[in-house]
Amino acid sequence: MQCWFTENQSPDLRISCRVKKVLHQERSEFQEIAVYDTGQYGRLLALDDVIMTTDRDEFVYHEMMAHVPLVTHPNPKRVLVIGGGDGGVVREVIKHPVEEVHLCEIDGRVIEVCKEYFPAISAGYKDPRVRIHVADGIEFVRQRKGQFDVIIVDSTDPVGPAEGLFREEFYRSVSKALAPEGLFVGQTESPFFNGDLIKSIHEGLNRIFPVVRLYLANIPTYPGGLWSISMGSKQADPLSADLKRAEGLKTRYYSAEVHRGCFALPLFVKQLISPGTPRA
Ligand code: SPD
Repeated sequence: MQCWFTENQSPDLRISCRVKKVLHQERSEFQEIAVYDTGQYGRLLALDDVIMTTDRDEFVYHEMMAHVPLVTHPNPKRVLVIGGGDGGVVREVIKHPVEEVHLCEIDGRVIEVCKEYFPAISAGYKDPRVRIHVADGIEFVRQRKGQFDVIIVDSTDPVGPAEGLFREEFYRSVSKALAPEGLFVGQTESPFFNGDLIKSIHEGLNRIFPVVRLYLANIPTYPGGLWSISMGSKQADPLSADLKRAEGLKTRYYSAEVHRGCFALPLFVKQLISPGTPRA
């Protein structure tokens, strides 16, 4: 009998893939954690039945979450990753000459499961610059002032424990936790299915940060494929970043060319964040 993993992407849409083997299933204090060996995507990590990452396309998301902010900041030394317990963003961050990378993940079981089933994604945990905090990211950020050059919010969707990571109040704490030249990025969901959320996040970010940008990446296993990442920066603008540092990185998706191109937004996305944009 064939076995399928199905993600309910919206009340009217499901995406499925064939499962060759269920490798792991458990209920942690926070969520249902599952790892499947799939026919199409290699290993797949699901939290509460939502796809977080897969062997096949993880590099797109993790590279874009890490390298766009780290190349934009003129000299990033102290980096904080909130969420991201699989370790994929950390693995990309340590490709830069940073001094410290702090990972704050609320669910320690995600870290342990990923170390066991996704060794290539979680490989960065072995780097001596990485410090792991199993804690609530909202509280963690609230207690830090002016400490980080770059903060990366690699959250789950805005339901359950991650809901607060999409609120203006949280972005204000992020701004306070950043050094004077600091900047942050957060994953901000699908422009097709979460337009209202993206719009309200950007209204909030514009009230907090002098530079606010949105960029896109293609992630086949996320709803709609087209995924948004938002940036709030105190000074540096990704559109005028020195892209020489992008050239030496060992990546598969991100490049200087992609850095420039990912800020070119389709009209319907531009209209979400700049309501005055004229229609074609
Ligand atoms: N719809 C799923 C969005 C999940 C974003 N975070 C994934 C974590 C990968 N490191």
